[in-house]
Amino acid sequence: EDGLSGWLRYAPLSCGRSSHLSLPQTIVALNTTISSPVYTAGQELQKGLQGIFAKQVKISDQTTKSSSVVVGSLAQYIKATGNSDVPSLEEDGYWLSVKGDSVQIVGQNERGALYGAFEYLSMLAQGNFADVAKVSNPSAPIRWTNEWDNMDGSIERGFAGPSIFFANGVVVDDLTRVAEYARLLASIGINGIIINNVNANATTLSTQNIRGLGRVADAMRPYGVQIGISLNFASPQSFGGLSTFDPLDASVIKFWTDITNQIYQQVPDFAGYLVKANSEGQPGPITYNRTLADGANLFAKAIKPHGGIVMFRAFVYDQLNESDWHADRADAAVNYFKPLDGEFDDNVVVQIKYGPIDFQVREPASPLFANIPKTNTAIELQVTQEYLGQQCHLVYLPPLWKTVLDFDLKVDGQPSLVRDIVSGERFKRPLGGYAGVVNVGTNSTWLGSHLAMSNLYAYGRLAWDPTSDAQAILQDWIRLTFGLNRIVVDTITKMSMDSWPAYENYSGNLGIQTLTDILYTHFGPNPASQDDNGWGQWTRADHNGLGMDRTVSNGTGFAGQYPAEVAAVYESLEITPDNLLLWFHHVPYTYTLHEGKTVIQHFYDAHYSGAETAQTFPTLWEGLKGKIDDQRYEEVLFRLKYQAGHSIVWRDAISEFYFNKSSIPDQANRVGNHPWRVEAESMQLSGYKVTAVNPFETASNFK
Ligand code: BDP
Repeated sequence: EDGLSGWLRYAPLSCGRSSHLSLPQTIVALNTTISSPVYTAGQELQKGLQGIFAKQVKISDQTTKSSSVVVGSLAQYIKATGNSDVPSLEEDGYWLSVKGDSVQIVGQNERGALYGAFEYLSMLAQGNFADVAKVSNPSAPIRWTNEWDNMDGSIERGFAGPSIFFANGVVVDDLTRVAEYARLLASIGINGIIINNVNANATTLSTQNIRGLGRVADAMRPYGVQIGISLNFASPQSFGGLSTFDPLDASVIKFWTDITNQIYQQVPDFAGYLVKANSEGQPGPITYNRTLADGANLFAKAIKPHGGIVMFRAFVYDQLNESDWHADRADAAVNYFKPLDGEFDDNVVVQIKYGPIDFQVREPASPLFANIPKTNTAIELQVTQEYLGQQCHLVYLPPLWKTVLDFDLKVDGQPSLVRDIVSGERFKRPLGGYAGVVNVGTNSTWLGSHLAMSNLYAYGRLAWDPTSDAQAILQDWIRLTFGLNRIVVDTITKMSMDSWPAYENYSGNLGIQTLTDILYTHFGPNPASQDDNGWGQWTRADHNGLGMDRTVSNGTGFAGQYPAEVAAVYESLEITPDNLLLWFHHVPYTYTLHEGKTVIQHFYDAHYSGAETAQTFPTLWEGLKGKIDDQRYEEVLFRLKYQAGHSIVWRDAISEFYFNKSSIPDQANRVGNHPWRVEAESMQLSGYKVTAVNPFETASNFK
C-alpha cells in the first residue's frame, strides 16, 4: 500500500465481523448528473460496499420498497419519497438513519448528502453496524484548506514533492490527483480550497490559467469542494500594466472587477479570494496610505455580486522595513486590525493564525480573536509541519490545536472560547470558520509521511466539530488507515498522543518557541538564530536568563492585548502557566517553576525526556511487523528511526547551547556527555569528509 487512498481504503473486513449482516440491496442516488455530489455519493457507496464486504450493489435513481440506501439532498428526498419527516438541518449538514438494511442519507444540500455517505462508510469500514439516527451539522460555514503551491510546481513549506495543481507556470493537464484529493477532503467535510501560494504570483490571472482554474474546479466539483485563489495585491500594475495598484483608484477597481468576472465565467461556483498583503515583503494597500480594510473591501466588492468571499490574512507584519524591529512582532495583528473593526465588508473574513507569531510548538491563542467582534474571523491552522519536524518527525497536532480552540478569552467577562468565536456564534457573525495550510504534493503519501495524514484527517474532523476528542478522532483514522487490530490501534495511539509533548520537550520549552533555525529552513535546532534579526521570535537569552518580557508593566505590552481577566494572568509572573512562562516573562535560569524545578534544569530534563520518548517510537512500531502491510511498515519505520536520531541532535544542541550561555551544570550530569549518541568521529564512513558545522552545537564536537 502506497498511501494514495489515505483513510478511504475500504479494506475488506474479516468475515467474522460481517457475515451475519444484511446489507442494502440497492443504492438509490437521487441525482444522475455526473458532476453532482449525490451522484458521487452513489459511486462511493458502491465502491465502499464492494471493498469492505466484496458485495456488488447496483445503483438506481428510483426508490424501491426493498432494502436500500437512499442518498440525496433534502429537496430530492422529499420529491422522491414524499416523506418530509426529516429533522431540521443547517447548511452542509446531514441526517443519517440506519435501520438494518434500510438506510437514509439526507443532506441539507447535495454536499451534505455526500458527507453523510462518507460517514456511513466510515462506520462500516470500522466494523460499526449499529442502527443510528443522527443529525450532524458543521460548526462553521468555512472549512477550507490552503495550499501554498507555486505556479512553477514547487510548494512553499511542502514536504511531499511537487504540486498536483501546477507545473511550468500553468495548470497541469492531468488532474487525476486533484480529483482524488477532493475526494479525501470531502470525506472530512472540507468544502473549499485555495490552490495557490499566499505569496501569490500574478500570472495565476492569465487567460490560460483562468481557463485552467475552470478545469480544476470541474475536477473538484463532484466532491462539493469549491476552489479559490490567492491574489497578489500588485497585480494591476505588475500584470495588468496599470501605473498603480492603489485600491481606491478607478482603473484598479475596474481591473479586479474584470478579472473576477472572467473567473466566474470559468468557475461559476468559485469560492473566493485569499489575500496576504503588506506582510513579509508582499505588496498591499499601505503602500498608498490606504488601510487594510480598504484593501480587503476592494476584492469584497468585486466578488460580492457573485456570492464569493474574501479571506484576508491577519498575518501582517513587516520585518524588514519596520524602523525598530525589536518591537514585538506578536503585537502586530492587533495593532493593525483592532482599529479597523467594523470597517470590513460583510463578505470579508479575517483569517488569523492560531498564535500571535507563527505556527510554533506552543503559543497562546492569538488575542486578535478577542479584539474584532464586528468582523468575521477564521482560524488558520497548519497541517504541514513547517516548524514541527516537516513530516520527518511524528507530531500529532490536534492536542496543540485544542489548546487554542478550547481557550476561553473571556471577552467582556463572558465565556468566549476561540472555537465559538470563529464559528460566528460568540459575536453573532454570519461567516467564520477554518483554514488549514496543508500543502499536499504528488508523493503517493500526499504529505510525505503516512503517519502525518492523521493531521489532515483530524483537521477536517475538528473544523466540522471542534468539540470532538483528539484521541477519538485519531483512533477512527487509525482503524480506517491501518485496520482494526487492537495492538495496531493501541500502538499508534500511544505514539501519536506522546508525540507533540515529546517534540515540545526536545525542541523549545516553557513557551520559548520552537528554537528551529528561523532564517530559512525552520528545521532542526538553531537557538541562536532566534534573536537579533528582523524575522526573530526573540528568546532574549543572555548569560543570566531568557524569555521575552511581554508584560504591560515592564515589557512590550503584548499581554495587555487580551481581555482583562486573561491579561491579568499573563501579566503576573506568579500565575502565568509554566508552559507559557518564557513567552510572557524574562526570568533568570535559576527561576523556580510551579513544578519545583529551575528553568534551566527543566530545559535539560525536558530535552532528555523528549528524546527518550522518541527512542521508543521505532521499538513500538516494530511490534507491528506483520500486522500491517510491509510497504507502509518499512516506510514509517525509516522515518521513526530518523526522528529518534534527530531528537538526540535536538537534545544535545539545545542543552549545550543553554549550558554555554548559563554555565549552570545539569544536576544529572548528562549535558556534554551525550548518552546514547553515536559520534561521527567514532564511525567509519566512506564518501564523507570532516567539516566545520554551523551552528556548532548541532555537530559532533563542532565537526
Ligand atoms: C511563514 C512561512 C512562510 C509563509 C508565511 C505566511 O515560513 O513561508 O509565507 O508564514 O504564512 O510561517 O505567509
